[in-house]
Amino acid sequence: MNPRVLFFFPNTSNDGVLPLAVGILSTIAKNQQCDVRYFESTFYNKTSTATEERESTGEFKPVEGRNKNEYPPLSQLYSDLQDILTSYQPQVLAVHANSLEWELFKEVMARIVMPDHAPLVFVGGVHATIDPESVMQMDFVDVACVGEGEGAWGDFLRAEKDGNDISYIENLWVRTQNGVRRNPMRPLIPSDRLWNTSVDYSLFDKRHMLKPYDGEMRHRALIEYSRGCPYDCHYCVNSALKEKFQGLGRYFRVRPFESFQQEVRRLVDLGAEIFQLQDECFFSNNVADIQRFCEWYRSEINLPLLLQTRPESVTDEKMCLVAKMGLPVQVSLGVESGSTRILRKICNRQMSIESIKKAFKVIHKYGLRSNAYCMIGFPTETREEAFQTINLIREITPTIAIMSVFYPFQGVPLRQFCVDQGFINGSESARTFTDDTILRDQPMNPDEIKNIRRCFSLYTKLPERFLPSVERCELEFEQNRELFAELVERLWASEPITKEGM
Ligand code: B12
Ligand code: SF4
Repeated sequence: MNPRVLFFFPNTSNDGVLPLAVGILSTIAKNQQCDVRYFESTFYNKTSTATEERESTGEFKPVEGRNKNEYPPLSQLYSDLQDILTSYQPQVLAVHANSLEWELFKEVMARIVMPDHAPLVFVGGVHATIDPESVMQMDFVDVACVGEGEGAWGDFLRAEKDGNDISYIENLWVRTQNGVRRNPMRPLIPSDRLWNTSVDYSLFDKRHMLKPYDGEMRHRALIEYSRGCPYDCHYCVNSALKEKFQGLGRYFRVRPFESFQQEVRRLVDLGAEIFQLQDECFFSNNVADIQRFCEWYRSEINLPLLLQTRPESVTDEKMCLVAKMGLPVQVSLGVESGSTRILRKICNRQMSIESIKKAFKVIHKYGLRSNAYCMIGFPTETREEAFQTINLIREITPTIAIMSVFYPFQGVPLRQFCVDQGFINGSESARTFTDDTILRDQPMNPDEIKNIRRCFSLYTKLPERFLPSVERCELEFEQNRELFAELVERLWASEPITKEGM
């Protein structure tokens, strides 16, 4: 019998997301005549999420028209999931979870009671790939997918349908009567086949596409031009994934252009108003490919575009091609730190501060918007180094800048460093990038890190004469809440900031 599948995405944010994995796996299930439904936690009101926190600090422009307050409380999620498990009676509960979502999923499972005919619980995503041991430690998990799911999910559904043994399927860790069977991983799917499974968009309504952009909710389509990243930053999960996939084929794969074009057209038909290429380093592509992309995108699509890349990949030639499209384009860059020591020794980002400055100059020279991602709370980081980051951002004047608190996800090289140095014990739960640091015994204490992060936008965007006021907000936040709110409001006020001091 074809199993009934309930996909579950325990999203921890209140913003619509369209997880590609669910769209892909749903197509595979439907191709095998499975009945499919989708349940998720997005549209339940989580009290404080990273987006709201960033709006309160001035990093993001507050959004009009987001109806989070109309969402039911998170507590209702438990009863709604319970109801759907009882009424739909899925044979498989297929969970898509990265590390934060895994934490929420565990909370959910502690609060629901499985119906008599309990579904098989199958977990996949970055967390299960990096840390399958911890996933299988949870008794409620029957199967974990380690690595790419396309082949394993297809094999699993076929075996379930035919009543065959699932415990020998490559990429799957399966709970059996004799313990957990840890099967080997299959080779990575080569680029000429990786994008062959079309995404099932029918599971997602308009709310999944609406993302805050410049203070408004806009229909933003995310699309892959490539998958994987060629670099090895020591705080980044891509380093861990690369290690995991070693010897299994190419991790960084570029999509065949025709497949990319087709998908963009599909997304336009679905109402996309803005495109975001989800690739980590778009300008790693060669000039000829970027030229082909720009010419086609300008002539046929003509919608605002968001790109991400590394500072050293920004060149005059590439930015000029992008600018020639004459469209609103935003280029996001990982700056991470203004300290050479942190960049090179801690993050393994072998770039110079000068190359970061140059990248922003070039982007701005061509009239493109820029976005700088920074972090604070790296292991061993000092206050002086954090202020080197702030001063660098003041100098390069990005259109948007956000600061996250370093969190050592499972598998990243800096996690082991933190364990070895006694900064963490290794059993801490995943946290969002706006939560307190989990590192102990650092030159900056957790409150100092939180307070600097909270004032990051004020420190980086306000004219110099305001800085003593910002420092008051940083050092004595409780006594200066009103001043802080007033300064944040000024960041987005339409009139220029004129008042002397405060
Ligand atoms: C696109 C993207 C986003 C998008 C969309 C996210 C989404 N949920 O779809 C946006 C910009 C919104 C985003 C936001 C965030 N992201 Co993000 N994101 C990515 C990125 C670049 C690609 C993800 C993707 O679409 N991959 C392609 C799909 C097809 O692959 P996949 O999800 O891994 O699924 C495959 C397998 O894992 C498996 N699989 C997955 N689920 C299941 C389920 C079953 C049942 C089975 C059988 C198999 C299976 O099969 C799939 C097909 O092969 C990854 C980088 C990466 N290398 O993964 C980071 C990444 C996933 N993001 C990350 C983070 C931290 C975040 C944020 C928390 C950042 C922030 N501070 O806000 C938020 C969380 C937002 C949210 N609510 O989900 C981290 C996660 C780290 C971790 N250990 O959890 C990653 C790994 C980045 C990194 N290098 O550190 N992100
Ligand atoms: S931080 Fe960016 S450049 Fe570095 S490995 Fe991760 S995705 Fe690649």
